[in-house]
Amino acid sequence: MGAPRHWGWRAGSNGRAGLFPPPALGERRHRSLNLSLCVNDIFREMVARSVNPLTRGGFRRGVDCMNSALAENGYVIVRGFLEPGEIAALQGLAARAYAAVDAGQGPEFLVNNARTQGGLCLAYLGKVGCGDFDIADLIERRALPLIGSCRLIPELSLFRRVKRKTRVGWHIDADGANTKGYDPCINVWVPLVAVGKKLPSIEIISGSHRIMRSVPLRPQSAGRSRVWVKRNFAFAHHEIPQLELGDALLFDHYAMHRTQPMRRVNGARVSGEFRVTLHPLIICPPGVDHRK
Ligand SMILES: O=C(O)CCC(=O)C(=O)O
Ligand SMILES: [Fe+2]
Repeated sequence: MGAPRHWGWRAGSNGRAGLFPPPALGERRHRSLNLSLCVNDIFREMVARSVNPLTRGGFRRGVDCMNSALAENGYVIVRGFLEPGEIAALQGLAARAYAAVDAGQGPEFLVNNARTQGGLCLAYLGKVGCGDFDIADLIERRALPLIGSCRLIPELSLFRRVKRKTRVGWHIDADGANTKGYDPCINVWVPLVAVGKKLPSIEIISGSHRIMRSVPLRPQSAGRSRVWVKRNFAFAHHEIPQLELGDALLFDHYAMHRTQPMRRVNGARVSGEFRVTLHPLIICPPGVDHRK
């Protein structure tokens, strides 16, 4: 495998070195998230010693550490997850797909879904003439050095266009997005615009995935009320990552999250919800000829 081009620390990348935590969050976050610090330190050390974490045994260490942080906090922020060209390809694809459904093309449910909730399922992009780009390959390739082998689930992955009236309330994806059958499952959330200041990011509750695993699931799309969340996560750390183009938020499908509340949303925020499973039997089903 050739050296990956997307690690934030590599020369000529988007110029904002490091994987996470984001520099803007500073020391307070370092103290509260020991495992973030651990991953960050490992990569910083590798950068300092010019060691490529994907060679000389670094790959396993990087993946283990990233997965430890995911296991501990339920999310990680990855700077420079995608390169500018890759983001541009996704932006172009999403723009074409939304233009098609906004013009009433494609199956009725797809048109209605995009209009009412902003969702545009990847499995149906072909129905609106946009099935020409291999999103699964891109996301799986970029996620590999971070979380190991994974498979995108196209029928549970989507572009989402959030406007002032289409924001999503508190929920977990295991029931809300019906990913429970794909456990372990990670949402590779990639905004196609900068988020957190002018357009809404995601608000996520640190460590909530561990608690939510022992809470009965709800019917699909049924969220949790603000009162419920306040009562059950009174002292938890809420994170609202500011993400630039190319950055990603990876989170466990049991992590409690919602659209960042924002008083004023000018325009629309489009993002990719690329859900991947780490289930070994889905990644490598017995008796199936695997993708190379
Ligand atoms: O786009 C949002 O604000 C919410 C997204 C979400 O809930 C998800 O990606 O699972
Ligand atoms: Fe979600």
